[in-house]
Amino acid sequence: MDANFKAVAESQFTKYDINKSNFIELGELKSLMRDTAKEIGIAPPDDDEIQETLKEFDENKDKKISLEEFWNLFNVLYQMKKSK
Ligand SMILES: [Ca+2]
Repeated sequence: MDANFKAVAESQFTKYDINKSNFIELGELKSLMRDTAKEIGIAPPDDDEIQETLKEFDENKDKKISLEEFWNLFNVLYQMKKSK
């Protein structure tokens, strides 16, 4: 993983962890995904898609995204942004 990617991912994680719980919860994931969609210029994800994304990346099934789980999620978003 390159250092720049790591730094950007960490800063995004901190930015969207609005309540400073050290996890990205559903509501926070919603903000992150909607902002990303806007940035890329695609239709914003609906609530079902956001729930699905949470399920997909929530490896330990605690219904929130830890920083370790966030790497994979952010990588997907990062690739989407890069391909735009
Ligand atoms: Ca989790």
